Amino acid sequence: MHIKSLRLFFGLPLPHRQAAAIDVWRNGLALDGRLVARHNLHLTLAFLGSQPVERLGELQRLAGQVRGQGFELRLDRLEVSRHGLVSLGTSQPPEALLQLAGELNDTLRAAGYSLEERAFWPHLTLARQCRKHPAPGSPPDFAWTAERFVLFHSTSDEQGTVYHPLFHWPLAMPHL
Ligand code: 2AM
Repeated sequence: MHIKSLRLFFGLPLPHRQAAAIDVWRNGLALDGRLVARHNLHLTLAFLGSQPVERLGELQRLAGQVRGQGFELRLDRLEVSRHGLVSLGTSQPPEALLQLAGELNDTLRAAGYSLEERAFWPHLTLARQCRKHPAPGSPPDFAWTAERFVLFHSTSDEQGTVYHPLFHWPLAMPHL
């Protein structure tokens, strides 16, 4: 089969340790919806949807123009939103995160990509289509240093969904 288009998004990956810790903590919530697989946990920066494979070179070039700074990301809020989406959020979004998402989205829009019009909502989806409220438990408090952002390719088949990292770009760490 010849692949002509790819479902793509830019996001922040999670270090394995944090993904494992979040997964263990998530078990305590007894969520009844569709859990995001541990290896797929991430935070979306810009969602591109289905794109012709020929655009990959241009996307690499555009992402390379974005000059992001590294930052500590602290996820300390459990959020339950429309359609039973349960996610982790942050009470204090770092300025560098907002700038990175803003610059990335602006750069892509200026190149003609149509993106979500809603304001950027930093969140890490834990589960979708939950009908019951999460069980009360210990409040979340997960933190790590974001050092790079990634272009992910999303594939789905009967085995499930996988977000494959295609390319990554470092974030500047001037304070280290
Ligand atoms: P979600 O977790 O809030 O569902 C891969 O599907 C990633 O892209 C997920 O993080 C998902 O966000 C996000 N995504 C999917 N469709 C989107 C859309 N129309 N606009 C913005 N983000 C989207």
